[in-house]
Amino acid sequence: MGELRFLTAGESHGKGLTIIVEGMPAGVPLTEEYLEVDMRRRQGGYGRGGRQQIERDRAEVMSGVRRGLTLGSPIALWVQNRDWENWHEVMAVEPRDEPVKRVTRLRPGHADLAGTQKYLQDDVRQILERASARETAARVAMGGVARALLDPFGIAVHSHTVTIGAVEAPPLGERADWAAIDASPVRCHDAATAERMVAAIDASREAGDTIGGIFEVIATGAPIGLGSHVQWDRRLSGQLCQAVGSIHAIKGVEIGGGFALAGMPGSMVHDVILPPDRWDGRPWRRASNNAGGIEGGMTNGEAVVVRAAIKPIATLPKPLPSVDLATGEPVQAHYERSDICVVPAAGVIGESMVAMVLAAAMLEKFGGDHLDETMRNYRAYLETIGPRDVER
Ligand code: EPS
Repeated sequence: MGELRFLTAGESHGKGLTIIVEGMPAGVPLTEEYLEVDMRRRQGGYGRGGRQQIERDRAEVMSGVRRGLTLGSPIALWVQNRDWENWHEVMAVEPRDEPVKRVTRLRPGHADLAGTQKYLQDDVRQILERASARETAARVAMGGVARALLDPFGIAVHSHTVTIGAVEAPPLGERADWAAIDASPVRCHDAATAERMVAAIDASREAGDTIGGIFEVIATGAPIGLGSHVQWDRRLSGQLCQAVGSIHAIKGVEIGGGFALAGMPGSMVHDVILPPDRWDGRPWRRASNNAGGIEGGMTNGEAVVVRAAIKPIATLPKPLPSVDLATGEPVQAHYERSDICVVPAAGVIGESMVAMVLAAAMLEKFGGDHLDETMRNYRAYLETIGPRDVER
């Protein structure tokens, strides 16, 4: 993936999360206040657990930005875990004489079993701390940086909740009210459906269970031709699936019409190219967007649409039967506290990953060590887009 990349570090109940974003050009407007918007959006959503009452996530910029503009140097971010206060003994960095209480009751669906086997651990906490979806706070901090690069090009990345459990929203339609979606407790565009989703989460909580769902990320304004058809790892479709599929608990990723397209005839799937007399100020237009804005591994100028299925949270209030890591005896799985539903938050995390892929693809295509250079190259490229033999 291009020249833009990021790494995160941090345990769920450690001191905090560190993020390094490398490859941003200089001259991109960026402030902590800007990053805070998405950090706050990720913390919301109906069905969250007790931890979000403790955390007030803020991404502090430690390097790479001066007086509101990026420097072109690595951008280091820091997100403090307020919960650290309650964990500094259990999670102490320095050695301690007194033994720590081990977690040994394996949770089905989490990294507990495979992680303890692979890393030769006898305490599940050695694994769960890093496997925790707390790490997604770091991804959203990173996503804000990627978004800051996309803004000057008019590329906007939004998301909404499509399903929670068996409750499904009606189609979104052409003109989404993103502010209203963010104001919805489940980030659903349809108020009546949102009520039923809330009820489904309540029912899940009462049953001591958890509930999953599907979110959809929609990115508008990406120019035609990001990514490439020429090599497997340069295909934007693959990069989007990897990026979104790497989010905790994601079990499926679709682009555009996704799995539903497999059952339809080709004549109903492919997005008709409209002739020039139907232009709308844009050089190319399509009659539909089943492709989700990607053809041949490249953006085609339509909205990029990525949908993902997130399984129900693995930490169940009413735990499943399991086995003790130490003794091999049957036990109930471990439970401290958990979210009941994280689908609304997962959409925000999905936005961050899609923003990262698009920002990297923009820099791969247009380069630039300063935003002005990237912009010049972008504008020059746009001049070349359109029917080949027509004067522009
Ligand atoms: C998570 C377990 C919970 C969630 C956490 C992800 O943490 P805790 O055990 O501290 O209650 O709250 O998510 C976050 C901390 C967050 O900020 O999203 C897990 O096991 O994945």
